[in-house]
Amino acid sequence: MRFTQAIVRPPGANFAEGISSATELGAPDVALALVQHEEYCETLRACGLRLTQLAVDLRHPDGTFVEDTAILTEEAAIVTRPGAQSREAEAAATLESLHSCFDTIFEIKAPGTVDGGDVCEVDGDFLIGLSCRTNPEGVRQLVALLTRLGHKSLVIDIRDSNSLLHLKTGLSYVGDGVFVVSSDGSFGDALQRYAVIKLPCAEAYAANCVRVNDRVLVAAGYPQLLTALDARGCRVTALAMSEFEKMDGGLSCLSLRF
Ligand code: CIR
Repeated sequence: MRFTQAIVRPPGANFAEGISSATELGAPDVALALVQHEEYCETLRACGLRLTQLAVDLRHPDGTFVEDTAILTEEAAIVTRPGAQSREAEAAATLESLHSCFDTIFEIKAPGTVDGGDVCEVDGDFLIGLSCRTNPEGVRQLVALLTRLGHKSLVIDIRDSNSLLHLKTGLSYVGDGVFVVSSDGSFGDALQRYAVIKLPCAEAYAANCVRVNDRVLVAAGYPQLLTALDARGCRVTALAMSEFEKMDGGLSCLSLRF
């Protein structure tokens, strides 16, 4: 799918108060996070996207990770109900901003929970991670909605993969039949039909990358991924992500693309 727009939200002054399992990396530097976020936005613009910037909301320190609040398809938007209690209300602002862009909007209802980070689109089909954030009822609702919209879904249970917060923490589809995966994840035979770039443990964080039109955006500092993508002729842009990594966030989490 060719993207023309994206929704983003800069990190707020209390970004460091969000949820993190990566405490060994230290607290994020908010000023640097803002610089990295602006470079990310600039890159999306260079890919041809028009950006809508949501206002910072200090009630939601994780609010910069907008991807978790919706799943966008060509036909409709599905606004999620994020699985972490502190993030539940984040979806309201996304819903509001989507009204002007989508005629059809569905919502995941309680007790279902879905984080967009668990949803990976693959040429119009969807891989859905059943995770610590996306629960069985959320998966059931999401699959039903996607089926109604004409999309196939495949559910992958990652609840035993402790190092994966979301499905896309460990796997990304970069288009043209190619996945990037971290060695931390086990995805059964879901990727059987595809070419797979498997990253070494030292590059696990780089498994969250994102194809935006003609480019693949990757986190800076992961040479093996760069070499593998280069060898496939991908046009790669590497972006500094250190401050978002400290809060368990990756490249895909920072925008909703459509
Ligand atoms: C959280 O734990 O919810 C945030 N600190 C990080 C969310 C990252 N989102 C994503 O991978 N899609």
